[in-house]
Amino acid sequence: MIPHLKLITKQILSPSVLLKEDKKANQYVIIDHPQVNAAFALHGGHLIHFKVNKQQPLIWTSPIAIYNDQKAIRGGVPICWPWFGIASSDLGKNLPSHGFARISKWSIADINEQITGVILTLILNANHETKKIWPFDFKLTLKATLTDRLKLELITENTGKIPFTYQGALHSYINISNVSNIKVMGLNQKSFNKLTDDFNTKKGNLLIEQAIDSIYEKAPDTIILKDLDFKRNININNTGNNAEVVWNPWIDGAQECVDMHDDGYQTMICIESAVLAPRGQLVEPSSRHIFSTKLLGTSLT
Ligand code: TA6
Repeated sequence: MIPHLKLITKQILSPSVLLKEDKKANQYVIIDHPQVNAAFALHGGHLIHFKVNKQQPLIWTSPIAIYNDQKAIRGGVPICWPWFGIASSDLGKNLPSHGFARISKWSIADINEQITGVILTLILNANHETKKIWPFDFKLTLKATLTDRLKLELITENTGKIPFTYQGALHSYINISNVSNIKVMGLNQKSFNKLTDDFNTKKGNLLIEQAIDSIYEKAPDTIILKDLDFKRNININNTGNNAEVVWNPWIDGAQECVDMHDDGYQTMICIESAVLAPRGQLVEPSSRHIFSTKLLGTSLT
């Protein structure tokens, strides 16, 4: 799956699910099921591979991604939480971009293997380290349903006594044949272009012909990514979110990333299910909020 990691098996968790470790003792859950192959790094609770049997991988991960316990992995589905982008200045200085969930160590809560695939549940609880930078009690759960489709649900529970507001994203890097062969249909017409600081209202399909970093108001219905060379549509359904973020760094952006080849931008596009400012999401004590993304590849022939 990720050959250069040279993983060693530590434990059989269920018939198709192994716990493996790399030479730096970072742990991975590897799923090799007749219907689906997938891999998660427990660092970040980060999906780094997803492929349905007889299909192209649905998720892109950089072949030169850096795997250590400090940095977010380039590609897959980073979990941005409890903020998105740069942290608000009230929280402090030098805080990690896109929150701390993607650079924290998660634990396995449950594995449910079935004929159709595997449901894996990972958790991250508030702890001494998280409290230093975000003073709230929480339980964050990622429920990953890995079948002929990929469904990721992120459940934020407030386990403390004071309300909090969070932002987040399931920052999916989708694997495409080439950025010039795709179009994205079904996004909301209203968006904010972070590269030019402009609000836009635009009808029609999105073609990627230059760098894009845009926040779309939540799509009214299914988003469809049509990939002509892979001869597939990817249907994307998001729930509980208030926005979708579309990102492709193009060549200049890829060159700035140490963990991405210069031409890496050609075979990925991020279409993210996100909960963003200005509202974010308020979670009262003893309450929870869920947002999700579901990706289903269907053949065009
Ligand atoms: O989701 C888009 C974005 O926030 C971009 O602004 C871009 O920087 C990207 O995420 C990647 O961020 P990262 O911190 O993972 O390098």
